Amino acid sequence: MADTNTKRRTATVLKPARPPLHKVILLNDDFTPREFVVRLLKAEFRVPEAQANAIMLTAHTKGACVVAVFTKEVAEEKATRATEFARDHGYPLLFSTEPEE
Ligand code: TYC
Repeated sequence: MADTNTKRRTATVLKPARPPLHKVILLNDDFTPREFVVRLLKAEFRVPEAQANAIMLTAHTKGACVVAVFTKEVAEEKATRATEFARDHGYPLLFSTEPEE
């Protein structure tokens, strides 16, 4: 009877699961000045002027725009910080978060 070699020839390498990402979404409103939105995006999300302007314009015309994606905790922290920054300056600007599909 032939021997059956049951030894594993390949090692199973488990990659750590990537944490699910969450989007930070900028919402439009009728009161916050466009320049303030651009300034905030540059300061809080470190996006360059042209990108900040494009994000602001998309939110302004479509109602909302994805700013960036982060892990859940970071996305929530950034959205809260940015919303509070606007509130501290007297504007109702809102950032929300939602899981990325
Ligand atoms: N709609 C605002 C205005 O006309 C500008 C604005 C743009 C506000 C984007 C919020 O997410 C926003 N002054």
